[in-house]
Amino acid sequence: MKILYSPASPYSAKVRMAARQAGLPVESEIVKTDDEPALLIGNNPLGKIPVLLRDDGSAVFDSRAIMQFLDRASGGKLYPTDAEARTQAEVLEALADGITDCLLAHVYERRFRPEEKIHQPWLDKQWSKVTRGLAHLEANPVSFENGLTGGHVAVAALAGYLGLRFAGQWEQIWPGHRAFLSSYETLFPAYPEFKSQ
Ligand SMILES: N[C@@H](CCC(=O)N[C@@H](CS)C(=O)NCC(=O)O)C(=O)O
Repeated sequence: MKILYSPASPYSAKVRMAARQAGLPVESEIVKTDDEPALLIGNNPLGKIPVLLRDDGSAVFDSRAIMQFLDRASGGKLYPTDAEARTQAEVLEALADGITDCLLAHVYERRFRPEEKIHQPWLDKQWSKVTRGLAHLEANPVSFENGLTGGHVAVAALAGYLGLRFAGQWEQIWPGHRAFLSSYETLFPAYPEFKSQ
């Protein structure tokens, strides 16, 4: 299997870490989404990464579907079997991905619009979701009691992207990120190799 990704992409970091955590042999290939290469568009009409190419050539996207696929393929190494614990892991992932969505919207507004068309109220709205989400993580510290789940992996991917693109703007809203990352790296020592860069 192969994952199409880019080194900066937080959702790609999430699924690549998850594949490693699940113990599945998965190769990775860098694609540039802006160039819309045939390999990407032919496998995901949305032109987004990550995309997982299975051994039979068929594609799985988006990152949430890939996580669930990797979990099934590994016999349940990414999400708890207990129903309530699984729901909590999936909600944590949804929160981390949702904050990441807002960060991406923020970055794309500034990257793809001409300067005079950048809409500050839109940036502010996205940022307010980010700060509320991070404040929620601060008020509800993530527990590692039941081992590493896809939820933890998504939060680690979010933290990596915050560090890459928003350095100095978020750390005080979620000071608990240090304790989170320290626990995460204990369970997943390869984090520096996989986080957005
Ligand atoms: N919901 C999707 C989001 C994927 C996404 O937005 N990926 C970004 C890179 S991090 C991308 O491909 N951007 C290029 C584009 O939107 O054209 C997922 O979870 O995989």
